[in-house]
Amino acid sequence: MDYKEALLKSLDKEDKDKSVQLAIKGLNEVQFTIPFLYEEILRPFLYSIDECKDDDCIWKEHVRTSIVRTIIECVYPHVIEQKKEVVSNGLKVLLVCPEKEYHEIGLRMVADFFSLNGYEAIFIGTNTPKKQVLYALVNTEPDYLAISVTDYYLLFEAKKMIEKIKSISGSIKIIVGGRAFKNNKELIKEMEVDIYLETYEDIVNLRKGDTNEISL
Ligand code: B12
Repeated sequence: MDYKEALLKSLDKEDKDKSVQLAIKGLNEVQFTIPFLYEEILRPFLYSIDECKDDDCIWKEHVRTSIVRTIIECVYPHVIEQKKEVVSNGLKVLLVCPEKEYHEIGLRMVADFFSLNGYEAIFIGTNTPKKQVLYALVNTEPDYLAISVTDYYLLFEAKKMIEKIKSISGSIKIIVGGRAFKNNKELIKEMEVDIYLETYEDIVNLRKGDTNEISL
């Protein structure tokens, strides 16, 4: 059986139970890895919701998002198992979306990507006020703050958040990613961003000096 095809088909039919079972079975039988499941199956499935142009199908966006979220949380025991095989690098990353940004699934995937590479990942997620991010920074003292923006119109919120953080802590490295930053290198340079990453592979390479690190 081609697990990727089978899973994409059941996702397309919005068959939640079968999709969850196939995702778990695919991982158990090493038919695919977590990064493959996220980047090659779940992400394209969510991107395909783009075809919904009118207001009358937003409910479908919610249904599909909910199926994907269930899969991500159901496969977390695999992340736990794989973390045991990985040597911790002693680095901590805090993951947030700025205020008004409700798209968080990409960042949730990225949290697992960091975990699989020996980082301690603290996922805060959606719609986080600047003040709360500052409290979290003080409490957790991370090495990196990873910010995700999907909606282009919310880039200014990320900019404000970064300015606030940099004015208080110069040492923390700011990583940005997400749809809004894609093909937007000039804008990234205008922000006080340290690193721009897109993929699982970028995260694997982050400590190898082989990244999209921005020289300011
Ligand atoms: C699911 C979804 C929603 C869900 C979000 C649920 C959730 N809890 O996340 C809900 C229903 C809440 C929603 C709401 C809205 N949405 Co919406 N949504 C989507 C949809 C269908 C998929 C987004 C998604 O999850 N993609 C899958 C993930 C896995 O991909 P990703 O985010 O790119 O992440 C990957 C990489 O980019 C990277 N990455 C992401 N973040 C980071 C961060 C770091 C640090 C790193 C290293 C990497 C990284 O890693 C991930 C894994 O590969 C898109 C369609 C599309 N084509 O994108 C529209 C879309 C993003 N939404 C859109 C809009 C307009 C809205 C709404 C305003 C209106 C509406 N349609 O309901 C509202 C309000 C949004 C708000 N204020 O934030 C627009 C945005 C357009 C724009 N202005 O930029 C899109 C593009 C739809 C469209 N074509 O119009 N949405």
